[in-house]
Amino acid sequence: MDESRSVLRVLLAGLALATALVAAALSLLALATPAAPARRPAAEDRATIDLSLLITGRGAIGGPAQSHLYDPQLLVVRNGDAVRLHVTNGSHFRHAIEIVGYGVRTRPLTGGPQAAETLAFVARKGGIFEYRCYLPYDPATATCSPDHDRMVGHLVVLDPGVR
Ligand SMILES: [Cu+2]
Repeated sequence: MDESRSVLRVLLAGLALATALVAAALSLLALATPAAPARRPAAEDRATIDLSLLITGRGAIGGPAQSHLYDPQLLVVRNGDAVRLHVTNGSHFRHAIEIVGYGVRTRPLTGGPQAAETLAFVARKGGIFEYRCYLPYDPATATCSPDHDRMVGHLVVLDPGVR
């Protein structure tokens, strides 16, 4: 009787070991399988996106009057989209904008008489990109403002297929 129990134990241990080995092999197989390659933007994924952005001297809702912000602070397009970004400087100081990592920037936009410029580019890189004012604060020339470092926003470029 005891002998048959030991045989059963050995068989069960062997079965458990075999199951563990199969599970480990399957895990390794899953890890070794390459991820699906990023899909290239298809024609139906592309669109021309018109966006307007205001450099405001009034700040966001509820913000202090001296705030200078990009309004909006978040832009979303898809990889492959043709983007037209209309930038208007509505503040009393000279500002500009550049999208870091995208090589896109306006000329310095004079304050007061609402200078504007349209940036046109094709979003060809997915990810999140900061936009900011590239003109350092200089009160002598009415360029930018003390809150220069807070003049930031983000462009989100979604990968194709994301809706
Ligand atoms: Cu500025």
